[in-house]
Amino acid sequence: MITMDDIVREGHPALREVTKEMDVPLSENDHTLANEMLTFLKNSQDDKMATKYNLRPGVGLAAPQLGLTKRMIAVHFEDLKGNEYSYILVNPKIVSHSVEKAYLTSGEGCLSVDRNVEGYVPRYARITVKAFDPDGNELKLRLRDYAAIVFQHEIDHLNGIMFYDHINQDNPLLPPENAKAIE
Ligand code: K3U
Ligand code: NI
Repeated sequence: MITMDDIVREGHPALREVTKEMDVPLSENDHTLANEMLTFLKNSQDDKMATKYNLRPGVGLAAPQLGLTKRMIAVHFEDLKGNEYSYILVNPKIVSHSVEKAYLTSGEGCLSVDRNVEGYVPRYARITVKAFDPDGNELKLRLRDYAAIVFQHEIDHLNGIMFYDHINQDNPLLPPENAKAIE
C-alpha cells in the first residue's frame, strides 16, 4: 500500500526529470503500480484511512512522485457539477488547448511539497488529452476548469515541472491575463 513515506519531496531528482514513455498494455508490475496509485488517492480521501495511515488528501498522483521516471498519472476527484474523474492515464498528451487560461483562487498544493506556496498558477481553461489506459486502449478526454487544472498539474509532473514554476515571481497574487478565476 502506498503511503506518504513512498512520496518523494522537493529536491528529489525524479521531480525534475522528463519521464520516458511506457509500453502499453502495461506489464503486470506496472499494472499493479497503477492500481496502487489510484487506491492511494481513494484512501487519502477517506477520513478513516487518511487518519489511520496519516495520508494527506490528494486528487492526483504522478509516477515521478514515487521516484519513478514513468509516464503515468492517476486522478480521482469530482468537479463542482458532481462529475467523477477516476482515471489512470499512461503516456498522456495535451493535444489541444484553449487560449483562455484559468487559475484556482486558492492556489495549488502538492503532495511532494511540504509547505504552503502562495500564488496563482495560470493553466489552460480547456484541454484535450489523449492517453492510453493500462490495457492499451486509447482515451481522449475533453476537460475544462477545475478538471483541466488537475490534469495539467499531474502532466507537468511527467515533464519535471512543479506548480510554483508557473507563479509570477514578482507579484504572485496578480491575476493572470486572460484567465478565469476558479473558486
Ligand atoms: O488539491 C488537493 C485536494 C485534496 C482533496 C480535496 C480537494 C483538493 C490536494 S493537493 C493535490 O491533490 C495535488 C496532488 C499532487 F501534488 F500529488 F499532484 C494535485 C493538485 C493540486 C492542486 C491543483 C491541482 C492538482
Ligand atoms: Ni503535485
